[in-house]
Amino acid sequence: MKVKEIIENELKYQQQQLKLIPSENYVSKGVLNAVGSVMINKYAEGQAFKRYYQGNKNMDMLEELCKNLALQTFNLDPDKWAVNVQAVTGSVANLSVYNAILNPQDKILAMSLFHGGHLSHGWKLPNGKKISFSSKVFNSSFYMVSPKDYRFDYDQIEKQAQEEKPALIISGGTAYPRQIDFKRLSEIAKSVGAKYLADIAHEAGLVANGQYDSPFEYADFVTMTTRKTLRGPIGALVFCRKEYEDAIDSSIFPGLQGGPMMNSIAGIATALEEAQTKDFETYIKQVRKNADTLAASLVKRGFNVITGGTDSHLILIDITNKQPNGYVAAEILEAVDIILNKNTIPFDPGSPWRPSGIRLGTPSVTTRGMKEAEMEVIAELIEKTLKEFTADGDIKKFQLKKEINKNRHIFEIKKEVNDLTQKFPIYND
Ligand code: DSN
Repeated sequence: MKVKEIIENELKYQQQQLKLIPSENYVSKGVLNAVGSVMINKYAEGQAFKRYYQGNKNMDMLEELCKNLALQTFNLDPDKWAVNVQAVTGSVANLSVYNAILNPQDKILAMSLFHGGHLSHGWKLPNGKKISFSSKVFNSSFYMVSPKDYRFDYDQIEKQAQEEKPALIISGGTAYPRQIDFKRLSEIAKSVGAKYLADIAHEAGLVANGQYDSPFEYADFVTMTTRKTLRGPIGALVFCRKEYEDAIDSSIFPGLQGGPMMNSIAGIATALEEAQTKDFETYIKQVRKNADTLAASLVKRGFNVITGGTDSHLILIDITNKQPNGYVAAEILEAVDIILNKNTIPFDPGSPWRPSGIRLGTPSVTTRGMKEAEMEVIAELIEKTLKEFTADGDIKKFQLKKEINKNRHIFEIKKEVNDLTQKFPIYND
């Protein structure tokens, strides 16, 4: 098969599926064109107007524009805040903060991965196995949600911070569906002499439009990825208080990366231009409404939605009252073209490969134009699929596929999913 054919097949597949992965989206044609533009042909090592190679006048203009757009999107005063737009991913963005302000073995206190945190926040397994490079270099420990309501207990985090005396406190990650109290965390950080990094990779687009509280008033550093609710290409932004600007810039280049992906930066700048429009504001408000509707409809159908709902675009479900685990549930749903991901939940007795949960969200379906009525239909389709085929226990992938293929009703549900998605094209031309 040729590359062109694989890309064409992927477009068809994206069109027919109902994508509910909360960390993905569909970029605009403008972003696609920018990422596929001639900006890819240039090495631009260094910073805007301070490059190592000749011939960078347009790259300088672009990077400067992207930075200004980033500051404007989050209403930041350029005398107080700076931003670097070169980090290729969120993990590199986070490493750049550690590289700028920490020494090896310094202590980090972050959200546990099982409680919604991220690998790059120093993650290591409960048995001590150091999974992430950040845990090999730094001395990390983790805070958890309360077993009572699966929300953070900030008094408990404060106690932990006083015991651990970290140099850096981090919030955010991948799967905490509720509002994080940025103010309280910054106060805790200050009280123990730590810096505070708010990672809003998931919520960035919501924060840009006041649909999720902003950490900027409180944090020393704010990192985010650009491909999730911000609806840009893969990439990341590192915001810092002005005094850290040089440290962050040199931490990314030459500290962690070589030449930046200028075509990605063109795509990020395009997405940031779009994020400042009325259309985007309408979009992101709908993302929130859709998430509330979808969560409520799933609760009504007996799904164990962690914390009973969401304050953002993402929903986390303990699926063990419906299927043996999140892996099996996600595989069955994939058979009907409903695409979401298995996910660990707080206090999960399972593992990341066989977790108890699934995670879903509304950024992609909202980009396609779906609203509350479609969220009800989606909840019904998820319920119907998981009722139609229930695995007895954990089961190997090929065996599961064989079993699913025998069930003709599964194919009827898949047709319903495909009929729905056909009404909401990703790209109109
Ligand atoms: N892969 C991202 C997510 O799905 O949340 C985190 O890195």
